[in-house]
Amino acid sequence: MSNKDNLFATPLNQVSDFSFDEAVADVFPDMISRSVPGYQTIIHTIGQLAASHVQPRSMVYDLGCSLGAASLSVSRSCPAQHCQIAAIDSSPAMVERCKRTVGSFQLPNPIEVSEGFAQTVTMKNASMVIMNFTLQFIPPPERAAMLQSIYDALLPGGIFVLSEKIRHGNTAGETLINDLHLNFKRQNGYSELEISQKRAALENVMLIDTFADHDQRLNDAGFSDVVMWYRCFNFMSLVAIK
Ligand code: GEK
Repeated sequence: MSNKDNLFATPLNQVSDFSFDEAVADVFPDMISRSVPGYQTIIHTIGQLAASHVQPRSMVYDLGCSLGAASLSVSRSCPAQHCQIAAIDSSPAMVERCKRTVGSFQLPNPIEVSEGFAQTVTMKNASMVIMNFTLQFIPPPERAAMLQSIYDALLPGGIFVLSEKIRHGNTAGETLINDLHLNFKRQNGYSELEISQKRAALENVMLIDTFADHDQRLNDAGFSDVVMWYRCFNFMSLVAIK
């Protein structure tokens, strides 16, 4: 069982920028499932996409793996000894816990967990690359090069799964979609104080794009087809096919 996220439940004198530290890693499963609509569906579907698209003797990269949920889903969904999974995260607290979790299971396909920045990982022979809510934390000027390195590392027919929170782009629609998400958080037990302090903490750290921005950037990197397979409120998941 995951610890309950109450990191923003008491008034803070000053809200610091959000960071994936020990305190966040300790409550992460609870935090993400109460904040991201459909998180479990997305993790499950990443496994289904792996079963249909991961090629024998190829690599799968999970960039910004946190505690390894997507990597575990891939490992368990592919035939035994089918692929190798590299799970990478820049947060030492996440990596330490992810290694412990992954090491506690007998897995059909190995997962190697390492600490590093997604932007500097050397990737090759990949049939699947996953960024499940990670690109939004990468500095915007570095995003195009990140996608280019993913495209270049993918084998023909390989897929890139990109999940992100998105902006709508105009004010009326933005308010509507944000309100639906705020209600989702309230219904999951977050107070107004928690919601507003977390929003302040993420303001300079999580910089989100519109669907059109993502689509354009993926096309510019060379992806021939971009499929939005999931959307709920301001959260979406895409599969870009090489
Ligand atoms: C999941 N994918 O459960 N390089 C590598 N990792 C990074 C970087 C970077 N430059 N910047 C941030 N991170 C996971 C959930 S969480 C999403 C991903 C969220 C890491 C960061 O340390 C954190 O673990 C993760 O990206 C984002 O399927 O919390 O909204």
